[in-house]
Amino acid sequence: MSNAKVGVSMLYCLGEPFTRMVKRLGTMDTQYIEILDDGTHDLDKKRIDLLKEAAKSYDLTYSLHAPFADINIASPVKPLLNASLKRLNQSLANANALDAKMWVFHPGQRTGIGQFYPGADFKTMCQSIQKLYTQAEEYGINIALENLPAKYWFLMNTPEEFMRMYKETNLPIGITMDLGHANLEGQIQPFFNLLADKIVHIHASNNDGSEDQHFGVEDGNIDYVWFAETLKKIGYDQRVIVESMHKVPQSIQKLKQLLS
Ligand SMILES: [Mn+2]
Repeated sequence: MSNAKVGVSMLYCLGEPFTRMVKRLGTMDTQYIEILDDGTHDLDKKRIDLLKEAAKSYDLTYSLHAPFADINIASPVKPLLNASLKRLNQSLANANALDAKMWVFHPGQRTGIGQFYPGADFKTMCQSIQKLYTQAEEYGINIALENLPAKYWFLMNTPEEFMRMYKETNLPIGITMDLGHANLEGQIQPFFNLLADKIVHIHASNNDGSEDQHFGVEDGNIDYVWFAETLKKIGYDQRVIVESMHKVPQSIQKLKQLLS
């Protein structure tokens, strides 16, 4: 028996018109919905009102995924770093207006010139995290930094990098544990062994270890039976968000069954 709450990300509908995605919200077989504030689904007042109406009708609870297209909180280029932070602050304001319970964001990325400035990208990222955390505190929103894989140039691939970030920022910031990303690094077990108490949000999908394929939870080499047992063992009682782009309803059902 687990008190984890199985939810779903609307990421898989990003190619659809926003209004069509909204129409799906009442049919998802879960009340825990993650909205992605990016691309053609970026939020504004009118869209937030639509989402709040749906939440009322179907008794939904939202988390909000920050935008990540062309966003880099570790950018060595000041105007671009500032543009990223401005967009993320806007998304935090959206999370507040939406009454979202959690705001998930990505770490910084390495760049082609990073090798000339050792450690600078990590330091810039920590300063950005500091700023976002302060802003989120003003709104009273929980935020959680997601682990990403190295192969797409991201920082924060391993538990050790999170520990380094904690040492540098001294912030009690939570982790969004993305199982698909951790699988690409062979880091699923190390994250649960070393940082279980920091994990406050989970993204669930599967892959074969080669690319971030966002398969259904049964289609890949991540052992979801082990995962469910581990959540029970550590007493995890927060959200597990299905972030698959295939077999979404089946993945929700499977996780509910494994965690029951
Ligand atoms: Mn994710």
